[in-house]
Formats: sequence, C-alpha cells, structure tokens
Amino acid sequence: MIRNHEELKKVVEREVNNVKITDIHTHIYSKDFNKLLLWGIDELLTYHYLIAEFFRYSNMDYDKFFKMSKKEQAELVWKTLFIENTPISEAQRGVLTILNKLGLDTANKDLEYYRNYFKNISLEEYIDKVFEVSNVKCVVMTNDPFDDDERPVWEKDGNKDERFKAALRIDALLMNYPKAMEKMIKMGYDVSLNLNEKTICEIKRFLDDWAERMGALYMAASLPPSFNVPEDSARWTILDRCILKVCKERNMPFALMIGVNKNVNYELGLAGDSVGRANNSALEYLCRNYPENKFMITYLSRENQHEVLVTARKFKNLFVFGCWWFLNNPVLIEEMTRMRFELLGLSFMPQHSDARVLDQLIYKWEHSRKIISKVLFDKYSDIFDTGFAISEEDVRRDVENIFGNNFFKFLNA
Ligand code: RAT
Ligand code: ZN
Repeated sequence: MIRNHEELKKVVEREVNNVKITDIHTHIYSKDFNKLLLWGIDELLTYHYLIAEFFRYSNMDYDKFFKMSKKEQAELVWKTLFIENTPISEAQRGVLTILNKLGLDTANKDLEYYRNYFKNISLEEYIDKVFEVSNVKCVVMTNDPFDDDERPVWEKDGNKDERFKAALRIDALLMNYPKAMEKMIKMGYDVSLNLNEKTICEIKRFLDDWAERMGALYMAASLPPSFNVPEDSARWTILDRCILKVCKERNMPFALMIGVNKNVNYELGLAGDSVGRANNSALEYLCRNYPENKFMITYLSRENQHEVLVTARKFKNLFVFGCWWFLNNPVLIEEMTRMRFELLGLSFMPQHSDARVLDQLIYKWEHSRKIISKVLFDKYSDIFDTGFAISEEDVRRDVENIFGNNFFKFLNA
C-alpha cells in the first residue's frame, strides 16, 4: 500500500508516464495512405492552428499566403512566430516540445537545422520513433469515404498497420446531403434527393459497406452548435433512419462532435472555423430515445462541459471523451479533467490528441499526461487523507482505464 503523499505522487506520475495510450481521435494516417500522412517540420509549422496564430501578427493577404509553397509558408511562420515573437501559445510551445523530445537543440533558431534532421530519417523509422517517444499504443484515424484522396486507398489495399484503427467519418451525409448523394451515386448506390424507402435502404447499405471495409470502431460527425433533434430536415431523417439503425445493428457507437461553426472566416481555410455553445437537450433526446444505441460525445464549447457531465450521469449509453481543438489548452484541460473526475469518477476518456501531423502525438500527449497526472494525484490525495488505502495496482488499473480500456469496454458493451 502507498504510505504517504510523496509516494503517491511518484506512483501516479510513473504510471501516467508509462501507460501505453490509445488515442481515440486523430487525423493521422498509416503509411498506406501515402501523401495523406503528414510529418516533419514544414508540416508542423503549417498546422492550421499555427496559421491562425501567424495572422494575429501578420498583415499579409490571406490569398498571398495560401499561394506560397508549403516550404515558403513554413519559413514565414517560423520567422514570425518563433523568431520575431516568443512562441508561448499552446500550439507554438508544442513544436518546441516535439523538437526537444526528438533530442534536437531548441536553442538553434535555424530552420535548416531541423529540416536536416527530417531529411535524414526514413518514414518507417520515424513512425516507430514517434510511437515510442509519445508512448502511444494505437491511434484511431478519421476516415472519410467522401474524400477523393482517401477512398481509393480503401478500395485497393486499405490499411495494413495495426497501430492505426479506423473511424467512419460521415460529415458530408449530415451537413451536405446533395453533395454526398452525388458521390454515392458515383460509388454505385441508388440514392436520390427524395429520402424514400429505396434511398434510405441504399444509404444504410453504403454505411454498412464502409464500416465493414474500414473495420471502423465507431461512426462520427462534427456538427454545428445549432444541431437539434428531432427536426424536419434531411439531416434528422438520415440520422434517425440510417445512421442510428446501422450503428445499432453493428453495436457501434456514434460519436458526436458538436460546436463547430464552419468557415466564419472562409479566407483562412481549415483555420477559419469557430466555436459556439450547443443545445445539450439534443444529446439527451438521443440518449433517452435510443437506449440501444451508444453515443460518444465531445463538445467544442467550454460552456457545454458541465451540463454534458450531468447528462452522462443519467445515461449509461453516453461516453464522454477528450478536450477538443480550442479546448486542448492546459488551463481548460485541467478544469475539465477536474470537473469530470468529480462528476464521473474514472468512467470517461480525458483526452484524445486530434493530431494532424504524426509528430504532434509527441507534444499533445506530453502536455496532457502532465496535467492529468496532477489532477489525478489531487483526487487520490483527498481520499487518501480519509484513511482509504490505495495500492500501486489500483493506480495502474485506473490509469490504464482512462487512457485506453474505458474506450474498449464501451465498444464491447
Ligand atoms: O482539431 C482540428 O484539427 C480540427 O480541424 C478538426 O479536424 C476537428 O478536430 C474535427 O475532427 O473536425
Ligand atoms: Zn478532429
């Protein structure tokens, strides 16, 4: 048994550092997806989080920036954020954490020094290295059958790297049915604008085929703050009659990622999305009326974080995960993790990385492990002070649950 606070702290830090993580939502790909797998310093510097931050300091026309080559964009971001200013934001700091963890000298301000490192390492070697340094066991990709670059990979050999799992992402079906329909027709599905019986059957067949082909662990969509159910819309019909039906038949969760206002500044491209508070009663409606379905939820707005935990206390078919996108900052991760432990105990998944560039697994997890470990230690301390006995095995079990097992238990429930 652990004897005092000092020992407790050491055990918690050790277990959190040692646990091999299951990262349940990312945008990285295995090598099978060729150019879709992004890695290296130029990709890191042109991450859309950093592009948004670059424009906080630069007066350059958006258009001019996006017409430059990736190499030139990276140089400009480096100069602006890392040389002319001090890189203290979370996404800026992240680049330095990665370089440092790779053993590079972050006192060196010469971008070529870092580029040389990446030139001299093979992709295979680098993938292994990133998994080793970040101590990640496996990641779940975001797999979109409507994406013209991604679909052919699945139609041919698909994914062969076991460390990468699939999630079927279907934003297009819910957010732009006419466009999704055109693509489904090209893929051989007999669908029409009229959501009649035939079309409903064909959309279900499409979802089932793709879930099967990918071996998807869950289906997912990112949705706006205005998301509401039930309503008189194509979105609701497709959700109710197709998505939730197929998910139920396959015993597969549907992951709702709610709170994105797309393109508030369309000139910024991927970096142009914003956030808004969502209506949590839509989620409660789904959990209550579809008790045989399983839902995963992550909200983008800080304002939704408390109420969703109350909802999770009411519905066992709801699984809370991650600190998403604009919430993936130390101040908010700490607040949310604390609140989640206090309301849900250990029955959720505190974090996912959302990594878009392979290397980001390193910083996202390095930063999050520290915060989660600190909050977990506080929570153990409080019960330890009542005289409750805690063993190293207890800590290990809990840590393994919140960094991986909880997810697999929910999948298999
Ligand atoms: O965090 C991000 O990189 C966003 O651009 C989105 O990809 C978001 O995470 C999503 O999954 O839609
Ligand atoms: Zn994402």
